[in-house]
Amino acid sequence: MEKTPVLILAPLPDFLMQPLLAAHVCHDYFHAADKAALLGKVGAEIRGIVMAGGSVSPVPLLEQLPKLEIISVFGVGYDGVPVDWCKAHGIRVTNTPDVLTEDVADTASALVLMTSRKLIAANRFLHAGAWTKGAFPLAHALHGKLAGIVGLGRIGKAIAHRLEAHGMRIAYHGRTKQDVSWEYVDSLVALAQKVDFLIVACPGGAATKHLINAEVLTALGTKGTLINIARGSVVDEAALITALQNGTIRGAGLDVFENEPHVPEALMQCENAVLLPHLGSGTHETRAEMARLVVENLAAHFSGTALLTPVC
Ligand code: 8YV
Repeated sequence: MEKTPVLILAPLPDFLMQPLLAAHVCHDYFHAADKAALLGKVGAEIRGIVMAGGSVSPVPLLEQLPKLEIISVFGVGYDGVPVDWCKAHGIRVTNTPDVLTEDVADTASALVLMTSRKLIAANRFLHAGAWTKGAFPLAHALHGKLAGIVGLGRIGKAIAHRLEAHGMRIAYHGRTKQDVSWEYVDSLVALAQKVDFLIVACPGGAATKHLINAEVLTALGTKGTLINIARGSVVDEAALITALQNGTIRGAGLDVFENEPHVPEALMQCENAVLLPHLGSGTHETRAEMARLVVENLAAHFSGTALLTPVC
């Protein structure tokens, strides 16, 4: 079968690039020094795009790809894809849901543990040889505390189950009340007021941009810790830095940031923040499954069979 030309919009791991190269002619837009020249040369031929969860495929770029048929996202979040535009232009979009749910939920519960029990600071304390000079300060318990999940999708539910295993109570906020036993709170500010941990697990994109703003952080207050494993765009990072600096909230555990991989120096200086380099789905097992879905969705599309995980 003839190899189909595809455009690569993100840095991709070798275990994904190898099968892509076997089936497609891959044009590396992400690393191209002269992106306009690359588009001028191959844009008219491109039939597929491969991108990552945190990357973007803006309309002005897509408009230069008249033969584009499919965008395959190496990630569950497709907030970087103009889905309505794709629908209107008959371009299919796929992502990699489900296979990463458990890892991302593990990361969220790890952030809850790391922030409440101050495990990162404790590790630094021991490595610095401080234990022989005195005990590490006491931290806060999880059991009996209330966690508020913002966005009770597949990942939000998996987080809730893990936190219940730690003896925590669960409440949630989202667009709709769901058929679950956990308490639904229809106002985000009201949820923030109640909870000890506010855990962001909703999709990114325009609809949720800066959902967690200064008002929500003030409502969360000194008893509260913000956890974000979703998208940096959901949190007003400047407001969060101010809240951490002023002690308006107790702390934060973040796996995602507004302008990755750049994290503001002021945030890095916050001792009450645990910061991870967007590793929620970053295990060998899960990334291999994600890569398989990317490759198989493209193969399904170009062979005329049903997509495994269609967005549209
Ligand atoms: C990945 C993600 O880090 O699934 C997502 O939406 O953001 C992450 O799982 C990313 O897509 C891989 O680069």
